[in-house]
Amino acid sequence: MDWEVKVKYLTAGESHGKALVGILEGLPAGLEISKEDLQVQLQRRKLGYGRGDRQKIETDAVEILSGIRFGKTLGSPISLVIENKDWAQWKTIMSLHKEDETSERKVEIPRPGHADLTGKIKYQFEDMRNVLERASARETTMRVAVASCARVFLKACGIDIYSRVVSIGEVQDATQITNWSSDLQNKIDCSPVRMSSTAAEEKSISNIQKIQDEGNTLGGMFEVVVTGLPPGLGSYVHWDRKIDGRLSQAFMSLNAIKAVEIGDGFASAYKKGSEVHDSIVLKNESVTLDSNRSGGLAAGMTTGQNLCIRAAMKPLSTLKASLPSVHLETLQPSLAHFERSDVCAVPAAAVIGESLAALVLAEELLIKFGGDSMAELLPRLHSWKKNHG
Ligand code: EPS
Repeated sequence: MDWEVKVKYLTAGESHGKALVGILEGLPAGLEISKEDLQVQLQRRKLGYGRGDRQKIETDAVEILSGIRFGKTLGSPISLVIENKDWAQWKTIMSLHKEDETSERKVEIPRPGHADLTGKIKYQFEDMRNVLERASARETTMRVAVASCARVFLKACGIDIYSRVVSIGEVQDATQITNWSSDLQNKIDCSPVRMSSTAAEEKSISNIQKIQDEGNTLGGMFEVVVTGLPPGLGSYVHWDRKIDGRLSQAFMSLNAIKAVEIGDGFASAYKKGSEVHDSIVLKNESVTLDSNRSGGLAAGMTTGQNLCIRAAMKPLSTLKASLPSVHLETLQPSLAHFERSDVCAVPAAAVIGESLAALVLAEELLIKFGGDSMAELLPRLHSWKKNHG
């Protein structure tokens, strides 16, 4: 690889372990960040109709351990920790010590669709709790915390990230939104399912309630939109520099995501070329595109238009009305293990999607404009935007 990766992060922590830990490397020095910037996003991730009781237990209060001094980044790794409040109930079961080994809450019947079975085979575990604890979407709490720092960086560069839920189960919110703003985002965030249409919201809520009563789960689709991007981030010259590939990988790494589309995505496969491509036109003496069917990306580069990504989330694989499985010790057909979970987590996934986009885009911005400090980077970005924006 002939280009240096600039932004790296690592998370650690089990769902019911003591804490979640994260390290983010690569943000320039001199960026103003407060704990509140992180807390706001963590709070948004906790919400949504259909979430389980875990969210009532956790505060997701983040502590910043390094990388920031007097409210500004130092250019050194930012390290974060979030305590799992639920750990108090799991101290023995999740103990680090050999002498505490117990078969209490041992998981022996894998859940169809979850990491349980394949994770057990891969790591040769007897107790599938060893898989479940790390495969849990609890990990995304720390991803959101880490990404909140990247978001602050993007914001300082004039880039904003928004999201909404566009479908839950069969209910679709067909509203078209082209004028994203923080006011609109706040309004959407006030919806318990983070939808824009009140009719779709009401139907979704009653559906989730019905599905919950049946002991089942529901998935859906969310949309992430990024505004203020300069053209020319990413590249077409190598497969691993194409920004659409990098964003798709990031989105597909989110628990339960089964498909990602950019712009018109899947629908474009059913259309003619003339119905898919954005015409190049002259407007106020500058060359521009007259539509944004491409979702803000062309050949792995940003076009300067809004970036639009949608992701499909499958229904969560922990069902109260358990699915058929096999008890791995007795080899008897049995109903899958059930453990507290969410009925629908699409509203939370949308916030996590924003975060994943932030991490990729922060890196792309640094690859293009470079610099160890904000003071070095911002003039380069502004001059590029002035000439090409
Ligand atoms: C989650 C925490 C988990 C789950 C959920 C998301 O906590 P617990 O297992 O204690 O209830 O509620 O995880 C999943 C849906 C999953 O499939 O792992 C969270 O904080 O987001």
